[in-house]
Amino acid sequence: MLKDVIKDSAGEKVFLLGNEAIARGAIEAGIDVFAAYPGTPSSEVADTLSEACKLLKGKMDFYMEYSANEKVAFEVAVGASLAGKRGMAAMKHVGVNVAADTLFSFAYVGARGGFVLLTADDPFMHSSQNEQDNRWYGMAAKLPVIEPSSVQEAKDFTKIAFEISEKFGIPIILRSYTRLSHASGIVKLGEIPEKRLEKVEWERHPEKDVVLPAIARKLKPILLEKLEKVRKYFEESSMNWIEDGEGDIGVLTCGLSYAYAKEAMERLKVKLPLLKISTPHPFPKKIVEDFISNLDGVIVVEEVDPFLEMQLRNYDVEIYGKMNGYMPMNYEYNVNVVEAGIAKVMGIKPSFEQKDVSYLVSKAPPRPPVLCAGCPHTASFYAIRQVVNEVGNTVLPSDIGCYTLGINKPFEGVDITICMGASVGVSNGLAHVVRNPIIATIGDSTFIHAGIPALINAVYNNAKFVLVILDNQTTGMTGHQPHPGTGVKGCGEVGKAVKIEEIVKGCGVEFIEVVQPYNVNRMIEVLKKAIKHNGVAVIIARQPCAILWARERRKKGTLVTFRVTENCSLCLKCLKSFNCPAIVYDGEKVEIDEATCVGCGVCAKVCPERAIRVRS
Ligand SMILES: Cc1ncc(C[n+]2csc(CCOP(=O)(O)OP(=O)(O)O)c2C)c(N)n1
Ligand code: SF4
Ligand code: SF4
Repeated sequence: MLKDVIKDSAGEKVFLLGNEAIARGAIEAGIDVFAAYPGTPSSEVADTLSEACKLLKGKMDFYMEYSANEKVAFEVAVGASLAGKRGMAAMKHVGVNVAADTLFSFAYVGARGGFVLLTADDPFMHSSQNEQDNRWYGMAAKLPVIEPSSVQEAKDFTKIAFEISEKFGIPIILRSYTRLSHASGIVKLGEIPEKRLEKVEWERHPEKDVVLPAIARKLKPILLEKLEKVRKYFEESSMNWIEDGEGDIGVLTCGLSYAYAKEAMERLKVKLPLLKISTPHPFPKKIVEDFISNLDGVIVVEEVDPFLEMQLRNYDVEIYGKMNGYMPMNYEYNVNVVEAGIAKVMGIKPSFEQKDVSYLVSKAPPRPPVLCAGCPHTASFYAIRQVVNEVGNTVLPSDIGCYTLGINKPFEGVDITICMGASVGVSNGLAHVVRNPIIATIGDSTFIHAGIPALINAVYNNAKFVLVILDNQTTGMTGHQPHPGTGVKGCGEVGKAVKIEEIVKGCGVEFIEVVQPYNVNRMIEVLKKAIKHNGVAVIIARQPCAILWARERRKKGTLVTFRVTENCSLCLKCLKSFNCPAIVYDGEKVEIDEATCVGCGVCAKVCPERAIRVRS
């Protein structure tokens, strides 16, 4: 809990979420600048530091911001580091793809103040479009990677990461993942340093900081030297350790797989020698060589890719891992998965009945997600569907956010979703090769994150399509974080709200309409006009997220709800074409659940009998 994250009582044990522990680690490290773009499973690190920076003001001052996207967040932290301050950027795994251009070059420049990149990976894709193992970024960019396996380590490693970064002058990657970021555990607190955030005099170092080819050529061997020094440090570090066991087959493991491997061995009643690696890159060769010196084989237990396994292949030892089918290549692990793998290698029976492989994946009953009652996106997709029904086959590229749920019936308003901002980029390409109209949808946060360059491209290249910016004035999907369009800053102060219509105008778009999506008839009318426009047409569908809107009106006592009157003819149009989750049909009558309805009134506009009225 937040109060524990900011508790100034070193030595006390508190219960923290993994992401809160990372935030606490940054506080104990005396962080100066923190920047993030939200994304599950990383978001709570930023959300916690957003609250903490207000509460710690005057004691441990630091600057925190939600940036426009991950590349910007990364660069904000780079700025801090180059000025000798401690900077951290946090993002979900795919966010690192967005920041990667800066990451690779900054590796050459190196850190001055400690620089930590937190990547929160998402094995099993609980809330992501892909399953990406960001340890590869360490190898590709030649940067150290550390990976905690408990909530305590999440805090401790965050603090240590700053120290390692400063000691070797190198940015460092801290890898978390869903089951750590969202797990809770006991954490022994360290001290919160007392500090002001004082501005410093800039010291220029163009011979290191300007990556002109001639300079970069000199920086590369320096980076490799630093990495070698980090390897030696990791080889002696207490972050990696060997646990004694019996037999000539050992287990090499990393991250949460460490806990799974321990429990799996307990269940199997075997105690194999184990090497826990917390520093997957650079590979701590010496401790690995010590470990395998008395072994014939090593079972490698890690998520998601065979990252350590591939590095172990340089040694003359039998390997049992993902690449030869002992461990699965897909999805996240659990104790059963690891137990099955170890049992297979050892030729023993697992403690559970292995009927099929379905145990490998989550057993949670599937719950199809739906847009909330009164969600303005529902109204927008209703309007889009009405227009599509009239004009015929239309291409519907969309993007990532709550509105991706517009894919569901009855709207079927999403044909393509790739990654943030791709709706606009892909529409650019489609516009030159398909004969059908194109109506693309993108959220406000996503538009600011990655939609703007593609919109400029569309104007410049005369691409003809309609772009509906679903402006609910928040980053809804990841927990309602502010963005530049909202005018609220990370530490709570008021910022300057950047107006989306002005951005769109600045991009050169000539057709711009701002519509309130609850006014579905107007929305339909504007969409029809936009389709006819000979160029890129932007409609900004502006209405606050229903959750925030209802919360506000509940507070003020102005929230009204709707009900179905006796005029209902049971045509079921409200259900079939609109499908708000507050509308229920028990086979005999249609009703509106008063507790769920937020009073957007769109169903009343959809009902042909005018049978839906305000509840009095
Ligand atoms: C590169 C990247 N960063 C972050 C995310 C996590 N994420 C998914 S959708 C989204 C933004 C959603 O906000 P918005 O576009 O305003 O739509 P809303 O959910 O409010 O409808 C974010 C941050 C992601 N999928 N990819
Ligand atoms: S959180 Fe807001 S934007 Fe997301 S589905 Fe719910 S109402 Fe819509
Ligand atoms: S007014 Fe109708 S559409 Fe809006 S939330 Fe209530 S039931 Fe749903």
